[in-house]
Amino acid sequence: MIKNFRAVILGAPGSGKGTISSRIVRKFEMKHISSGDLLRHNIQLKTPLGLSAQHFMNKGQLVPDEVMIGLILKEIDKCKSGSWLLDGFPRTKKQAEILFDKAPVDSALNLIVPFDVIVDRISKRWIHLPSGRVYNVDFNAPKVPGIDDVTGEKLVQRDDDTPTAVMKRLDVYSKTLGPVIEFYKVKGILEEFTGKTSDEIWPMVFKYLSSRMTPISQDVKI
Ligand code: G5P
Ligand code: MG
Repeated sequence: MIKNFRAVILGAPGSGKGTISSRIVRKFEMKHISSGDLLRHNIQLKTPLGLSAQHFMNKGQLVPDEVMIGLILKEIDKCKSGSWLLDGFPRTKKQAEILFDKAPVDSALNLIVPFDVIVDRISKRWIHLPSGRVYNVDFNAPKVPGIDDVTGEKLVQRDDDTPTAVMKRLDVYSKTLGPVIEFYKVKGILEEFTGKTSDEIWPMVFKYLSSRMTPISQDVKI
């Protein structure tokens, strides 16, 4: 068993990275660091980083490597001792290489979900912006429509979940993630999980992670 387990979770937009990550951190002592949530937090606070990132995100493009690398390494520095799970980073080979130099990764979890399933899901996504909690009107609807279960605050739809931005994000993903997957494959730490639903994928992820880390509870249910 590895004491400080460091993992990245990869997959297309809408493949369920956020959904599976939130299940992982409920079952394993890991800090969830989501690049998209960090960016949206900066946009909400209107920081210079947020304002420049917003321009790329709303068009479905990647935020420049230098910006992302600085942002993520700062977060990793905050939890030097301990396990973490990076969601949405790396997205380019350069990001993967620099991350590996600074903080070697133990596992890269790649979620493989068909694109037609993804497009339908994203149109029904609602999020709680401050926490990054994700809902879907078909899959995990909030108890009260439009309201976060935990805080009672309003849910919103993401600015980059418009049909045009989603198609662009899927296109960018297809063109850029191959070298990242290859990078982890060559390192011998790539683990792939294929399915049409997060409920299908989650037990496989749980089983794999349980072989590397001790779970908080052995029960796969969340
Ligand atoms: P993000 O925020 O990282 P994406 O595009 O990678 O965004 P996204 O959209 O957040 O990924 P996800 O986390 O993989 O998707 O998926 P999710 O939110 O868990 O699930 C999607 C929806 O499906 C939800 O409504 C969920 O409830 C539902 N769902 C889950 N499972 C099921 C199921 O089994 N069935 C059904 N019916 N529904 C389900 O990045 C955003 C932008 O930030 C920038 C880029 O501009 C990017 O486009 N960015 C970066 N740029 C450069 N480098 C980086 N490293 C960057 N990171 C972010
Ligand atoms: Mg996400």
